[in-house]
Amino acid sequence: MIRDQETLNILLDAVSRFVKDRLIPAEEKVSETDAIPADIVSEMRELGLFGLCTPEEYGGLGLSMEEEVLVAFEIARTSPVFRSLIGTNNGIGSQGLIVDGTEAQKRKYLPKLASGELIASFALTEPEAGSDAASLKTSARREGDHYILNGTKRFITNAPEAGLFTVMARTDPQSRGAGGITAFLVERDTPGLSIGKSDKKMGQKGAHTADVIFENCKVPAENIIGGKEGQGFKTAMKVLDKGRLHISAICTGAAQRMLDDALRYAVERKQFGQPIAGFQLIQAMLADSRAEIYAARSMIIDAARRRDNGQSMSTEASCCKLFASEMCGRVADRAVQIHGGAGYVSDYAIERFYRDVRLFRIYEGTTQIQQLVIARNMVKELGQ
Ligand code: COS
Repeated sequence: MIRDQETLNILLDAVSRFVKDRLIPAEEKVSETDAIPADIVSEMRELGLFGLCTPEEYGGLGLSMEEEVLVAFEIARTSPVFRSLIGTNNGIGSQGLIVDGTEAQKRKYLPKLASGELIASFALTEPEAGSDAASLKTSARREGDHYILNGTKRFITNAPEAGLFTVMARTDPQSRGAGGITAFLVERDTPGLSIGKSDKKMGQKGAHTADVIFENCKVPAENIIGGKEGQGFKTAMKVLDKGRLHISAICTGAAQRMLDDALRYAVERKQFGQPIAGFQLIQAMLADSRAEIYAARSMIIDAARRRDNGQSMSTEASCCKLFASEMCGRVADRAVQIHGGAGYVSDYAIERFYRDVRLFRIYEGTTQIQQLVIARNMVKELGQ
């Protein structure tokens, strides 16, 4: 749903100009230094990028899902590292609070998340609980009006920067599955919370992930999201439904950028006496990429509209994540191929993008988990 086309166009233009003028020229430096310069972070704040999805009453832009994916298509035309910094505040870091938080919790944290003053992280994954998220072991034992958290969370995006964590922990030790899990809001300076050293990743240098460790970490009971035990897994799944759609849009924007670069290269590069864009085998790669990007864009907008209309979209979000992330991988591969030897060296952005986008097929649910969600829902729907 687009609430006001004119206002949205102004935002899309501003984001697209920011990407072109400020972010693309900084990509290489960010990758080399493993950090986003402070002046760029300030500009991201001024543009409102940390609060795209925060409801307006809490200081954000309150974008609908359709508006959000349109912005995501634009912002992904540069290194995914920039998106990663604003991604948790707009997505997995804040959504638990937005969908299931109490009014007091929202009032306390959302305005700071919307302004970017506070960075949020989502702590679900553990060393022994990745795809099987419901098997997580981090425990939360009640002690008076507090809970004592113990355990380790792994690969947590923006953990080194975060001031607030949404932490899924087991409050019912008798239950091994989803029902015993509760979601907590845990502030960074809570005694007993520490951050491990940043992971050395294949790509996305400048975006940081790390372990988050809880050792007798004492969290007030009022920090349970929504105030009720045992709801945390469902909160996490709702967060991921939306997150998967957002990531799908990011995959599609990144694929578009790689295709733009490959097309430009194919038009400039001459072999056998003519630009390689004139050769049908190159054209096939360009055309397949264009068609697949169009398909991903169309399905993402359709799924976003479903969410805006209040319809269920868990299956559609997984279809989008499955298709768009795999499509992005294919486009990355073809774009390297079109660049030839030049695609394998770091003189061109495609070498970095090829590594950066590999993560899309893994995080917020692997391709195989999306297949599982889609097929399970199909079987469930048949039974209804
Ligand atoms: N929205 C709301 N509730 C949901 C839901 C959704 N999208 N998906 C599942 N639930 C509910 C179920 O209805 C069920 O509730 P009841 O017990 O009341 O029926 C509960 O959550 C447990 O669901 P389920 O039985 O399907 O859980 P499983 O353990 O079988 O696993 C998968 C579910 C595999 C889909 C889940 O663990 C998953 O998504 N894994 C991947 C995790 C991931 O994406 N990690 C990425 C890192 S986090 S960025």
